[in-house]
Amino acid sequence: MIVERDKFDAAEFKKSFLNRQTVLYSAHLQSWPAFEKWDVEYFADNYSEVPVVVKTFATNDLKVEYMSMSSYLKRVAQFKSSGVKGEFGPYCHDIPIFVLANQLVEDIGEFPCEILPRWYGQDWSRYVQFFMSVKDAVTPLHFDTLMTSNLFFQIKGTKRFTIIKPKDGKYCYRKGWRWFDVDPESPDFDKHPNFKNVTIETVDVKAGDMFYMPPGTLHHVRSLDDCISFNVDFHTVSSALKTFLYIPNGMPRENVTYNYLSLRALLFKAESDKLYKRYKSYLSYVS
Ligand SMILES: O=C(O)CCC(=O)C(=O)O
Ligand SMILES: [Fe+2]
Repeated sequence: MIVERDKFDAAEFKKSFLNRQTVLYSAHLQSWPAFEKWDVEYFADNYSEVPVVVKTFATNDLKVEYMSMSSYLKRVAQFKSSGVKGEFGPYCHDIPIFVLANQLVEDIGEFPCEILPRWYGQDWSRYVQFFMSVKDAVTPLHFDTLMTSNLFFQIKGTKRFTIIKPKDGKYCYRKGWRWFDVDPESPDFDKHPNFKNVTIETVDVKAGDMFYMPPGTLHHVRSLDDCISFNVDFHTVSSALKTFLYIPNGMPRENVTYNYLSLRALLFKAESDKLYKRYKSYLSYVS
């Protein structure tokens, strides 16, 4: 069950939801300047040189390209006039936007750093991954690669999350480490009969909402509008420790390194700057 709250309560979050429970905080971000300011024109006018990663999730294939924000926005305009379905649209996916364009932090209001472990909370903006998508864009079913918690911020448009608990992942036809073959929006039960055992939930995350998913949660995400969002993937000591149990299940080597670095940084404050230098390539890591 997805819990919904109108008010954010950090103590309740830490006690009852962290590492455990999916929760939607409605309208929590509406006072942020970004809520009014961020749109395609704003990025085109002010951040055209920012380097972005563009993913195209064609059937059974992930294409990754590197270009500037302005080339990406041109690509979006061309795509929209092509009449091709948004599902296969160019998706600016997972970029460390505040590292690339530090001034954008000024558009963020009060940030809930207090619910993040200190390693992440003290300098939260450097852990952010940013997304800009066209209506109908889809991120197929997956879990987040490091098995981190995901705190998700929806700035523009609405995204429909289809959520599956980690324990049901075994019925979703995993391919590789973190992607799954099933389309949870229209499952093909001839091809994927075990998917009948799965409980799915959907939640529409609207502009101004904050959303939390515990580690290992499977999610499929559809943009119902043109969207802008970002997230922070973070570990606690317990979620980082747990990941070592998944080494025999095909967790990639790089993930083992990033999880080890996270664990050390969570435990040993004095090493945190040195560790961040090694960790930061995770933020441009495509998996
Ligand atoms: O918003 C999306 O399309 C994907 C989001 C996602 O997978 C994430 O935040 O981990
Ligand atoms: Fe994800």
